[in-house]
Amino acid sequence: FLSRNKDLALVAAGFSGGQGKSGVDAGPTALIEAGLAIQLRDHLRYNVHYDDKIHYCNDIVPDSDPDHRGMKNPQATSVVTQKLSSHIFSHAKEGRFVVTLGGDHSIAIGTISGTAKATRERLNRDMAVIWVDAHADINTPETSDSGNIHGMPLAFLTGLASEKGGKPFGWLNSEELRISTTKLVYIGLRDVDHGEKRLLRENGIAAFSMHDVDQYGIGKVMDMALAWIGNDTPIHLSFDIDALDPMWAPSTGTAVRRGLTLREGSFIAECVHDTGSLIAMDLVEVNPSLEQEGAEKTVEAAISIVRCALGETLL
Ligand code: EXY
Ligand code: MN
Ligand code: MN
Ligand code: MN
Repeated sequence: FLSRNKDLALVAAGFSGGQGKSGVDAGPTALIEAGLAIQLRDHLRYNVHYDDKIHYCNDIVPDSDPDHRGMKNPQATSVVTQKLSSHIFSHAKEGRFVVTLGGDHSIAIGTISGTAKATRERLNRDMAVIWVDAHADINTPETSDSGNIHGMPLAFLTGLASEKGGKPFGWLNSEELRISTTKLVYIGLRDVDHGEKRLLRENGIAAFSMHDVDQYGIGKVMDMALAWIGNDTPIHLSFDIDALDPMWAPSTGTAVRRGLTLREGSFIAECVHDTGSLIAMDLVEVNPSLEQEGAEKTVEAAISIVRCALGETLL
């Protein structure tokens, strides 16, 4: 339904309030300055809609933003992700492929709710999410030790951490904005909190950890992940750069050793592209101000993941 679509919206979402380290707001600029938009136009021949603006920065932050259920910056994160959600929806409902550059991973609350709604309206289908990350990002406010919302997006998107209307994330109550736990697949996990392990188990969520990558190899893991999703299901890929080993992507806020190689990460992106069902992707958590000697390497890795997901071939 979209495999030959060449209309692409590029959205720069420099939000950092889902975690505590500054600098991840500069992730999109670093990727753009390294030539991402130009490469998508000139090498991969996309018709790129890009407004040349970094959106959703910390200018949105309200004067007072007290903790709520232990969450830090709840209002700011809610306002940013709600606006982002309608921005992404408006692109996706026109049938554009949407690439969102983060920013921290809390922005996925906005991107995924936006594409989920557009997919339902446009194709009358429920989409699947492939979440490539060292972390599961499915803490509820109650299971989270940190209170950082970038560790919680999937709890809100699946309804596991739902709130009543009027509360910061009450806007996510509408079913059309949500995804089902049965349509979520993880790849690359290696740092999952106790409460998160319980949520994965109790909800029967499909998860391929680094142990599985070692045991089966990335080829078999991708076969299994895509078989779980099934043919012809629209896919949103949410790629956290910390899924890669810090050897390839050191400049990120919550780096964890024993991760994917750059080749394995690229292979995941290539396989998802080859399904012909990819409708949107996020590339998040690039923080050029951390491990600065490695920033260029991290940016380069991020760009190659995006290029592979958009159809770059080796031959
Ligand atoms: N599980 C930890 C927490 O909830 O604070 C760490 C989360 C890191 C999230 C990064 C973006 O993937
Ligand atoms: Mn736009
Ligand atoms: Mn993440
Ligand atoms: Mn992560």
